[in-house]
Amino acid sequence: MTIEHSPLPYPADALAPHISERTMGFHHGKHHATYVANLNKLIAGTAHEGASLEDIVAAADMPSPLFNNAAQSWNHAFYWNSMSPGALEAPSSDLLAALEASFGSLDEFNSRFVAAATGNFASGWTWLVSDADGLSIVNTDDADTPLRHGRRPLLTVDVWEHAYYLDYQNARPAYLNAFVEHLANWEFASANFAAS
Ligand code: MN3
Repeated sequence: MTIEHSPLPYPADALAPHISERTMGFHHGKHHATYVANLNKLIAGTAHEGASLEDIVAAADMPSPLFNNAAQSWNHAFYWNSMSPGALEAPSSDLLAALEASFGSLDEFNSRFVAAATGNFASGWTWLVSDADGLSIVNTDDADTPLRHGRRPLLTVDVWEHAYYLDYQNARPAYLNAFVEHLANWEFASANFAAS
């Protein structure tokens, strides 16, 4: 059994003009596909063959090619679901209450999320996570993922340059503002929060 390259949950042009079809073609069709293809080569004939992607992410040595390709496969599938075309859905009342408890307001969360992601010096990811202390914003480097740190991801944005360079060049904050204003999938984040 091989790990599947998860399809986009919307057409490749659905996030335009905020993220172009061209970016999605490279990012989903090339970058994400390559992580999954490399992962399948690495697990072939090993004890990981047949394991779920989550189990491989949990078990792989860090850092290692196995961890990097497994975590990037998982992180990207989570990222596609962290965005939604069309109107921004609101957080559920439960998630909104938690956001207000941790950040004061949704607007304050949005500005802190953009600031954290703008300041993420690595090629990495910025996450809204839930743990025993409530909600927080965390940055991870390279392929690292909150799954390996006992935290439940609710929402993520990819801040590797390949996520935005074709559309925004070096203007990472413009990409991040588009993410929080037009793309963030609060329905997905709310479902993740409800399951936490
Ligand atoms: Mn990426």
